[in-house]
Amino acid sequence: MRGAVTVAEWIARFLAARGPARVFGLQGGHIQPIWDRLAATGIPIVDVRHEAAAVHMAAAHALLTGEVGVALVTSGPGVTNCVTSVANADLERAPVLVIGGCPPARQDHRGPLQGTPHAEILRPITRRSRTLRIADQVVRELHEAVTIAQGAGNLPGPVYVEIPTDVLRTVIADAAVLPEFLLHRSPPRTLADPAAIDAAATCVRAAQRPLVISGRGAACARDALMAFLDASGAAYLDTQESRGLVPAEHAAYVGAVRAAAMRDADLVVTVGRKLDYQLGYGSPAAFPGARFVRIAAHAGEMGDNRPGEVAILGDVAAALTMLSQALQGDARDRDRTWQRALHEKHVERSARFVRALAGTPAGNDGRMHPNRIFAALRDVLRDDAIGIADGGDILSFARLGLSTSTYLDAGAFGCLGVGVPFANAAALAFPSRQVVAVCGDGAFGLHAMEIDTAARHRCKAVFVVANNAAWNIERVDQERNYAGRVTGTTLADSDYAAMARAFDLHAERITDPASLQGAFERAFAHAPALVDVVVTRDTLSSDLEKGLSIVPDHQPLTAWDNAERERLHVDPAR
Ligand SMILES: Cc1ncc(C[n+]2csc(CCOP(=O)(O)OP(=O)(O)O)c2C)c(N)n1
Ligand SMILES: [Mg+2]
Repeated sequence: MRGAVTVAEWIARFLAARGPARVFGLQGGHIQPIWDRLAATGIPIVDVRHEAAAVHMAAAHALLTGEVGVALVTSGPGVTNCVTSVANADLERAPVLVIGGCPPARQDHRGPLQGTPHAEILRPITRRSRTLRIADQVVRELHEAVTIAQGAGNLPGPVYVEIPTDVLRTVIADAAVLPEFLLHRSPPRTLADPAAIDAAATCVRAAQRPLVISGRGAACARDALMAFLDASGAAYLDTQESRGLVPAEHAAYVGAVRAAAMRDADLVVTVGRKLDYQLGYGSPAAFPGARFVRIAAHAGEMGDNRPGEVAILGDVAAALTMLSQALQGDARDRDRTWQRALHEKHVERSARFVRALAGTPAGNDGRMHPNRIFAALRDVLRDDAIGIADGGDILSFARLGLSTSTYLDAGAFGCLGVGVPFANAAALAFPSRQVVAVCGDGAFGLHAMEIDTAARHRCKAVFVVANNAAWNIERVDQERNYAGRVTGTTLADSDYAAMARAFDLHAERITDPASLQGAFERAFAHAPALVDVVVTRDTLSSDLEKGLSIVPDHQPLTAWDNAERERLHVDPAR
C-alpha cells in the first residue's frame, strides 16, 4: 500500500504533532511497537521504575505546564499498577492521557499473557476508558481522548486508551487519517451568561465581607482573578491546589487567618473550586453566615455540595473579567474595611510564624523539629522555586512552612508517594528552576526507587527526607487516641542518604540544624541530590490536632464535625 504506515507510527506522529515534551513510561512487549516509533520520531521517553510513577509524572507535568501529560504502560500489571496514580489524577483534575497495552484480538478472552479487563478497572476513575480496536479510527480516538482530558466544558482529568498489539501493527492508508486530528491543540471555550454575571455583581455589591476561594480551575485565570480581587474588595484564600496563584503579599490575601475569614464571610465566591472536605463541603458548619456564588468552567467545580445562589458557568478568566467590568463603576466606593483588617492580621501572623520557624525547639528525644527544614530552605530557595510536599505530619508542617510560589502535594486523595515522581517531572519541565520535594520517610519509601529515574534522566531535583523513623501522624494518633497502642506505625532509623549514594546521587545525612543550610546549598549545586534529615517524632502537627487523622463522621475536622452535629441536632455520642 502506498502512503501507508502502521497504527503505532501514526500514534507517534500524533504525539509529535500535538507536542507533549516527553512521554513517561515503562516498556513491555505489548506496547513495543509504539515505544519503538516514539523513539524513532525523537520524542523523549522517560523510563521509570514503576508505572504509577509514570502517571504521577505525567500528572505533575500537566499541572505545572498546562499541557496534556502522556504515560505509556504495558498490558496487565503495567496498567493495574497505575490505578492509584490515575485515581489521584482524577481528583487533581490533571489532564493525562494514559496509553496502555492490550493482548491481540485473536487471543482475547482465551487466557492471554497479561490479560485483565483494564478498561473496566479504570472506567470509574477516568473521564473515558476505551479499547481501540479499529485501526483506522485510532488517531481520531486519540484526538477525542486528548480533548476530553483537557475538559472542554467538563472536568479535566485522566483518559485511558489501550490498543491491542495486532492493531498497533496494522498498516493503514494515510488517507484514513484527516490532518485536523493532528493539529487541534486547545479545547474550545464556553462564555458565561451575561445575566448570571449581573446577578453575581449584585451579590458582590450587597456583601460586606466577601471572600473569594480559588481552586485548580482558577489556574489559567491568574491576572483576571487579581483584577477581580481589586474590583470587589474581597478577601482571598487559596487552597492546596491553587497555592501561589495570588502572592501572599497581595492586599486581598488572608491565608494565615483562614478560620476567621471562613467564619465571618457573608459571601463566598468559589473560583474553579470544588466544595470538598477541605472546605467543609460548603456546610454552614464551616461557613456559618455566607451566601455562595460559584464560578467554574464546568459543573464539577460548580454544582457540588452547595450550589451558589448564582452559578456562573464558562471560561473562568473571561467570567472574572466580565464580573470586574460589571463592578467597575462603583469599585472605588467599595468598603474594604474587612479585607484590610484581615490582611493586616495575616501579615502580622505570618511574620510571627516565620520568626518562630528557626527557633522551633527540638523534641524530647533531642532531635530537631521538622520546621527547621523549612527555615533553612527559606534561605536557599529562589523566588521561582517549585516545592512539593508528601507525607503525614511533614505535609502539615510543609503547608505552612514551605514558601515556594509553585507548589504541589499529596492533595485531596492524600496520595502518599507523589513526592519523588512529581519532583522528577517538575525538574525535567523546568530545568533552570530549583525543585525541592520534602517527603516523610514513609511517603518517600513508596516511590524511593524513582531516585534512580532522577539519576538516569538527570532530573535536577533535591529530595529532602524528613526522617522520624515512623508513619508519624498515624503513630501519634494511636498514642493519643488509642490508649498508646502503637502498632505497625514505626519504621527503622534507616540511612536514606546511603541509599541515594548507591544510585549515584549526591547525598548527605543531617542531624544538626546548623548544618542544614549548607547541605541544601550543596544539594542544589549537585542535584539530583538527597538530604536525609533526622527529625523528632515528638511533634503535634495541626492536621493531627484538628482531628483529620481520626476521621470524624460528618466533617473532616473536629471543630466542623461538632458544629455539624449541633446544626443537625445529632447526639454528640453518635
Ligand atoms: C498510599 C497511602 N497509604 C497510607 C496512607 C495513610 N497515611 C497518611 S499519613 C501517613 C503517615 C506518613 O508518614 P511519613 O510520610 O513518614 O510522614 P510523617 O507523618 O512521619 O511526617 C499514612 C500512613 C495514605 N494517605 N496514603
Ligand atoms: Mg515519617
